[in-house]
Amino acid sequence: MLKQKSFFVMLLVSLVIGLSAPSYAVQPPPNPSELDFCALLDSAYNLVTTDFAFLLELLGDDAALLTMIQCAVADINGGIVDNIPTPNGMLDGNYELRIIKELVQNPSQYANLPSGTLPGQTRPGVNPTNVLNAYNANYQKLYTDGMHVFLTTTLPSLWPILQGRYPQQVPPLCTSPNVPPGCLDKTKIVTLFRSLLMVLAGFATVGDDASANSVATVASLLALCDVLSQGSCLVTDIERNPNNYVKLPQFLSKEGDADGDGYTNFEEYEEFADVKGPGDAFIAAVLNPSIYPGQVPPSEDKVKIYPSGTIRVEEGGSIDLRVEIKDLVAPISYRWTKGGDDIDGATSPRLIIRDVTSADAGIYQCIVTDASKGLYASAQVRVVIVPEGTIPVASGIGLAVITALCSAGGVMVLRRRK
Ligand SMILES: [Ca+2]
Ligand SMILES: [Ca+2]
Ligand SMILES: [Ca+2]
Repeated sequence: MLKQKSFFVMLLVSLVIGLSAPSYAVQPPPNPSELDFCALLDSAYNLVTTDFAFLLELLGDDAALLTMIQCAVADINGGIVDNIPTPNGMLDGNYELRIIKELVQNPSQYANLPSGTLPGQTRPGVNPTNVLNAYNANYQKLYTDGMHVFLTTTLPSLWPILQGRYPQQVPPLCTSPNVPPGCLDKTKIVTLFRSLLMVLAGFATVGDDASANSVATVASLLALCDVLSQGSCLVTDIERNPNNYVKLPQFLSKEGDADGDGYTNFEEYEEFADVKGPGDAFIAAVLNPSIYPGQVPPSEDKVKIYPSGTIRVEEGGSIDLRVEIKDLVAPISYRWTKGGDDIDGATSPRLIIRDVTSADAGIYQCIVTDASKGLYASAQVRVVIVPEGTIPVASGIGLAVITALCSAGGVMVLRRRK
């Protein structure tokens, strides 16, 4: 009986909407400044535990999901077990999704990551513009114009039916600003669902299969189809197919490498996460290829490397690096690393590698241990190997300059004699 009534009301509402609003504007993507996923999760959690507390009762087992969205504990993209998203071991709000937040809010700061040539990079890193575009596309798949109409018009118009069905749980709906106690402010429906959909679009962009499956499941749950329509879905345009999202797993997933330093985001998380903090140390590492796990932070005042910065060496030529130490207690031991790995037998203050090939290109660093067992590292030096004959030979340049000067001098001498 209720089902038939719902269907009738739905039909009527669709008809009215169809007549009065023949076309809907495409919903604009959020402003990047809104994409603070930790704040979005907490805002949704607060609404769910206050104004929308009735959802917890109505949804039964599925409500477990809504209690898992607090920023401090939220980790819901590890795949689906018993219809509930499970953890993947990396907190979402201040860590996994914060990578997206940093990239879309500070694109110019990270614009060089795709170059693949920054100190510490072994491959190209993520492109902030691609992340913004992918995120916006995914958000617009989830928050469609149909979804907007559902939240602002259809759902409020069906509210009396919902309330009639669950009079003990569901409060009446009121329009702000005059919302009496015990009445739900209509605008909070949009606030809650929009926050959740912004988070979901983030999971979709992270892009590993587990995340995508979680998104699909949660998107279905968000529709509240079964609750409202007794099994026949009201919202037909929520995107449930994981393959339809724009995914960037090689950069943004747990096993991705956002900054191209050869360490996965999860490896950097395990080393740098301060799970009680806002994740600043993790973000500083995961989007910076010269900060990576297992690294000794450079103490350039104590260990100075020559030459520094980026050096170019011809194939067949030599790499020649040395360090000078200051204020360290003897005995001192030295080891040299390339790409973070120790170079066999390189234990003196000077590193010479002769007859180099392209395989010798990379990031070199000297790690020094002193009597106090203190570990000190030089700055990193990037060695670029170029084909033979690319670099002008210094003596050749010198000879050319001297020849030019001599001939000019000779001309002057000749002129004076005239
Ligand atoms: Ca996670
Ligand atoms: Ca990395
Ligand atoms: Ca890093």
